[in-house]
Amino acid sequence: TSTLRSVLKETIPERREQLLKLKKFHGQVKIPAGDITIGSVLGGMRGNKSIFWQSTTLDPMDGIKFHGMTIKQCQEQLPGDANDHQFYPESMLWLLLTGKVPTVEQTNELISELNGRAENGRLPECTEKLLDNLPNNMHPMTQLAIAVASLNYGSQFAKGYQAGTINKLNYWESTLEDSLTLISRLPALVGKIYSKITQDGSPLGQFNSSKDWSYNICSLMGMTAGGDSLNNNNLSPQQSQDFVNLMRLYTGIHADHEGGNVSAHTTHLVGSALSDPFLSYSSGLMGLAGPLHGLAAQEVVRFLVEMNGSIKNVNDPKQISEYLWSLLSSNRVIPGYGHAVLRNTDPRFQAMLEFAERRSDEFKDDANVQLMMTLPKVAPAVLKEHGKCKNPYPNVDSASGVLFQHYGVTQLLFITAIFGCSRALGPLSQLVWDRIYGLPIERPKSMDLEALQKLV
Ligand code: FAM
Repeated sequence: TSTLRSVLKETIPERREQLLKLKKFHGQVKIPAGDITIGSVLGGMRGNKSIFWQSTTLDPMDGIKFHGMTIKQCQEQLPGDANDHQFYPESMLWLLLTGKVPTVEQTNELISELNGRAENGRLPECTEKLLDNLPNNMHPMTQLAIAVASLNYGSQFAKGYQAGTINKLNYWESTLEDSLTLISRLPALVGKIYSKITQDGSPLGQFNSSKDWSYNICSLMGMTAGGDSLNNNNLSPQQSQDFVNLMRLYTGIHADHEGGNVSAHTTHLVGSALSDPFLSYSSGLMGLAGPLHGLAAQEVVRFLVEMNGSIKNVNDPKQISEYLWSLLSSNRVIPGYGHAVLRNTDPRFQAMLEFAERRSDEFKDDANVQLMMTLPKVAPAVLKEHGKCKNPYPNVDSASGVLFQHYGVTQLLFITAIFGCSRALGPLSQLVWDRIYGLPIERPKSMDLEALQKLV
């Protein structure tokens, strides 16, 4: 990472000085809006601006921006697969870490760096054994969180901290080392877990050191074409290429969603206790495993399959609308719709939809994908009339599951584990910056019912 480190080192002094000045001279300045109210203390802290997060911001109407860049701009400017306008997750990682668009050479350098750390897709012996000893049908997210936590056995940060050999100003360097190691291990981890839940844990594909991170996620899941796949995945060469690009798209756009979502905030919070990146991100994964967060993608597939089985004509808005009403009246949510911050269609959903629209021939006979594409024309009106949710539009999870399923990833439980690969990129980049800035341990004040009652 010589270039990555030197680019970071060039940026650090100025950034550190800016933060120090803010803290020292303007610490008393009030943040406009986001006042803390009884409603917010009891209501999941919505709107309270209280987390420092640099790499992404979430606008309620425009959605996610990566250092100010929209998904479209990332697709235009970040190096990747030119044939599909699809950037490599490594170029996204570079952007998240440095705030700058990498050159093709810098992206390739980061690809080599991660591949070098991946040890040809071999996991450390203790992690491999640990996974072998977990039941094959244990939820993939539980397996992933356990495996990621076990990687802390080799943490450079934890070792250096224990030995007292690292200066506080340099904590970020071993945090970066650990973060890159963690990210590089994820393809092998999810490949192994995918094999455990689909067969017996033996390798499904081979690591390819000349390819990018997303390709290797696909390859170790046995989903690529040619020599890298060890099982018969029934995909044509074009389909496996499309699957790799779907993975690049998915992992690129799920990388980060500012700091307040459960997985990002948990990583940041646990990291603030100076827990190493493996432990911090393992905690983030446990939050991602909740049905209101990352697990929603799995719920969406179940919901679309059920709806397909229940209604006669999936192109009839009336029948779809009736089905949605039956769901709502039994107090169930419409999965893949609504958001805590967004108040518009999620541009990440839009990007996945465009992926499907560009391949209309491929998807024309897939009833679940067709329903996913029709639903945004019906569900928002139903949710508006229902009148409860603040955002009646599709979120990212609406599309991803059925697209993965189309190519043969039929183990719905596994979809959140792919999310877990992607989400590592943002929160771990932020963790490096948390160490650069020397942010303190998080310790907000809690209040009991009596203290709140006294206020009114
Ligand atoms: N269907 C039915 N009701 C919904 C709804 C939906 N899709 N979304 C929100 N509501 C209800 C919600 O349950 C709440 O009802 P109560 O007052 O009875 O508790 C009311 O509308 C107000 O909720 P809100 O303020 O609009 O949303 P929240 O900020 O509380 O919650 C979500 C946000 C995402 C948890 C919520 O919209 C939801 O449950 N959506 C379905 C699950 C889902 O798609 N999650 C994925 C989110 C995704 F972006 C991610 O994190 N991966």
